[in-house]
Amino acid sequence: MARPKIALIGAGQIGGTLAHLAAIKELGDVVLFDIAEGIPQGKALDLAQSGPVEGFDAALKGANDYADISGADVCIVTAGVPRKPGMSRDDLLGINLKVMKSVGEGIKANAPDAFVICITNPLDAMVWALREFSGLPHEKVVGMAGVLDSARFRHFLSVEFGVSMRDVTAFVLGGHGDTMVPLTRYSTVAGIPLPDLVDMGWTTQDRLDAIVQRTRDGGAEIVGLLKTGSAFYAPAASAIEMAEAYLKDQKRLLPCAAYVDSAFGLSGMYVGVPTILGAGGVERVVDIKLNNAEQAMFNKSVESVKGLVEACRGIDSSLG
Ligand code: A3D
Repeated sequence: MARPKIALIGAGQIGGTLAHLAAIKELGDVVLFDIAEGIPQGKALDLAQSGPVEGFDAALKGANDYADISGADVCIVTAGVPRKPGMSRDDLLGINLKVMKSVGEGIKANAPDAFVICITNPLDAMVWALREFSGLPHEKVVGMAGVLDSARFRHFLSVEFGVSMRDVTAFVLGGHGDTMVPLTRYSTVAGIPLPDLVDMGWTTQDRLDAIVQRTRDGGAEIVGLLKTGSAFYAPAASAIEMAEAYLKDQKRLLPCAAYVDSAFGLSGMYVGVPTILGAGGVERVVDIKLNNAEQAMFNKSVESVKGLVEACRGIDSSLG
């Protein structure tokens, strides 16, 4: 049986890291696509030469022509520009919307059966636009944000509690922006919810609130340190977890920016929600119960995503 084909649209910081992880995990053969000439070819060759040392069997190829992504099983999209210090994700909207148009058309023409994971910011609006431009089924186009935001939350919690990151689960829902919704009630250490851990004296409510805020600001903290771009190791690892769930039909329950129609009181929009990812793509949106405070935070986040989608429609009249 042929190896799966993984097309990485955008061969920058995240794209290169995605290629490395996909090869090391032997998820399939990798095509790195970019408009910059030489960059995808150079990265593909460099990574291929790590193969004998790492001991993986995966072919890596760089490309500037969409024909090279033909028949891809998975496309992971990072094409566009990242933030610089002082910029919000929303500042990227105009330029990255144009990029989503060309990427969507390239996928539509060459890889219409792929499972597509969008990473380009502002995430919730870009995944919506990418779906519109590509015309692929909604369940086959999804955005990566919740896995990363939850991983940041899990990391901070594991350090706070002095326990293994493996035993910390966390859920961050809503849009991938300042209004994201870290759900403490649904986040646990080996099944013990965070509010119970506050009662048990493992931490204080103030410290937990500070961790929640640091999670919300997690991307900006790294942009402020790097100064030349945004995070790329953890974003790449997060998208690879989603790609693996699809390719291996794992039925993982992961928070993703998915198309939500008739769940969470929403109809027909992309936003971060718990999903089941398997061979069918987004096989289910898990409609969890939110209390009044959580619902209010989620609603605020939804409104902010809706505002960005309207801004996209204002820029490109072909968007429905
Ligand atoms: P960067 O290293 O600049 O790579 C982007 C690549 O896209 C560059 O190599 C460009 O040449 C290429 N590119 C630009 N226009 C096109 C085009 N039309 N077609 C194909 N390729 C093109 O950025 P990065 O890899 O650090 O980040 C990529 C995106 O991910 C940015 O929009 C970031 O804001 C976003 N990002 C999202 C998250 C989420 O959690 C959602 C996290 C981190 C970064």
